[in-house]
Amino acid sequence: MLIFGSLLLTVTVCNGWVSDRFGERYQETDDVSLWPLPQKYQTTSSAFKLSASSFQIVHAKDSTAGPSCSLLQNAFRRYFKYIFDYVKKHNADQEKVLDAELTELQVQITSTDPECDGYPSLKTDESYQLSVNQPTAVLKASNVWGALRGLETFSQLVYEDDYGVTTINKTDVSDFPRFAHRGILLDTSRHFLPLKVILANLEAMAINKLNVFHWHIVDDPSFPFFSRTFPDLSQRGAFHPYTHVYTPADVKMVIEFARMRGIRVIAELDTPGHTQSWGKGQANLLTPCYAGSTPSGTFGPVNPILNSTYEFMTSFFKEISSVFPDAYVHLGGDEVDFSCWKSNPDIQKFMEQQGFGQDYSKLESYYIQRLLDIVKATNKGYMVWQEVFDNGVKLKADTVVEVWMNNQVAQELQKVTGAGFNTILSAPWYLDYISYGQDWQTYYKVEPLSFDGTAEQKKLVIGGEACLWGEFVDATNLTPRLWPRASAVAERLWSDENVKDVGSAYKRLIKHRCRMLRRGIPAEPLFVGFCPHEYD
Ligand code: CP6
Repeated sequence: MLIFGSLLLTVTVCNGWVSDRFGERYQETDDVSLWPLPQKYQTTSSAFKLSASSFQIVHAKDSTAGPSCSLLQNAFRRYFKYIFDYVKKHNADQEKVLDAELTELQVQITSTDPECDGYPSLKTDESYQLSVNQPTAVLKASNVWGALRGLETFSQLVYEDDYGVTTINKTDVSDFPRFAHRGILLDTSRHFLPLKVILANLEAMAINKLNVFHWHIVDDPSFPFFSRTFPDLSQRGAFHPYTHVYTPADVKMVIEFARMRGIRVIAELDTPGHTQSWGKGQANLLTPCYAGSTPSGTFGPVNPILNSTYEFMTSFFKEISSVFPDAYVHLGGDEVDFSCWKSNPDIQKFMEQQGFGQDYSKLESYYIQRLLDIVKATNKGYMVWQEVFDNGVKLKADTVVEVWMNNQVAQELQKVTGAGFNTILSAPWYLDYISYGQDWQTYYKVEPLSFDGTAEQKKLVIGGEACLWGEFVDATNLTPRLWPRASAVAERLWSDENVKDVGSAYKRLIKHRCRMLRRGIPAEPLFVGFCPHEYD
């Protein structure tokens, strides 16, 4: 193994630069383990030492951000720890370092507004340039969001050499994401996820350069979101009225922790289906189902024929729009079961009055249309599951349609983008499905733009999401089930479309998974093997 390594090193020395983007060679060098792979990357065998006692991450003199930018200060501290925390106590840190040493990483923000106190958005520029050279390295980005991505890359370039010395090679990186929306869906309704589990996974997302937390916060089984306007929703609808509830302070903490890592939090308040838990704390919100001519005592989707429903939604979404700062809220609209609506004589009468015939998807669209107008008035954009588009609902031009059904995906992408809408893909990335073997490879091989369409249509595919629905996961198994499987999706959505060699991805992903372990993320193994630091 060592011989193999030095052989490669020799080749590297001969050629000077090691090519990256389409080349194989650098991916086989034993030292480098970048994930996701940057767009452009050049490294050499020229190595510098770093030591915790002399190395610093600092604001460049001509940076538009300074020590008052708490987002960056916080990130400097975080990455300093990642770079040096796993340096063993007994290693060469105390030894006199005779070789070339890297003493500084200067972070230079170039835009007049560094966005220190802002939130990331769909339009955020996450690009950065990184140049590692002696005696200083320079990280350049137009705003803090690019700087965050560059800090992650810098930390991934640092490794321990064969003598345990903390080392980085002379390297140049120029990087930007292929897709703007790179998300993870977590479901806190099927099982309540403690705050620390959510935060740990936000941290793992940042390590993988993912930037959207799609928070499927409520659903049929439980309503853990505490609403100040309607406290009974969680009081009666949560699994437990205070241990299994996200308080306003909890939600704030999730949003701020995510912001510090350049991650958007998009809350999903799914209606009119998937709302059983809503009915416990809000009388008359759901449709009473009938058995013959009498109410059966069970309830169906949100009742679309009552004014009180829309009054409730107006107050509720007014609160949601002020709690969640992102420009988008996800309105769901998936999997509406019509059987209860069909059984209810009042609904039948309404269908007749409206001239909907027996087409209950028209009733669904009627509801969604009114809801969209309510949310539009809160000045938010919205995301919806694909059924809303499929049913012909009139959508705002900036709507994002999420394609989740795993049949005729290409055709659906063609239709949605053909109609001019932004779309994100989650159909191939349902990580709640598990099977024997290395399923990350299946996720890795997905090409989001492999559908018939014009260049303009392809531009409307703004990204994708890995979904981990919550039926079979809670705090005990969520994190290892998600990582490193979601890392495959992360690279697909960040790196160039030509980065698709599964063999070279495998080698890097093994190391990336060990890095996540070292950083406290219990990511599951890909296959047989071990991590160098697993017993530290
Ligand atoms: N919950 C909600 C779910 C699913 C959806 N919405 C789902 C459907 C099919 C599969 C996995 C998950 N559990 N609210 C669909 C978007 Cl295979």
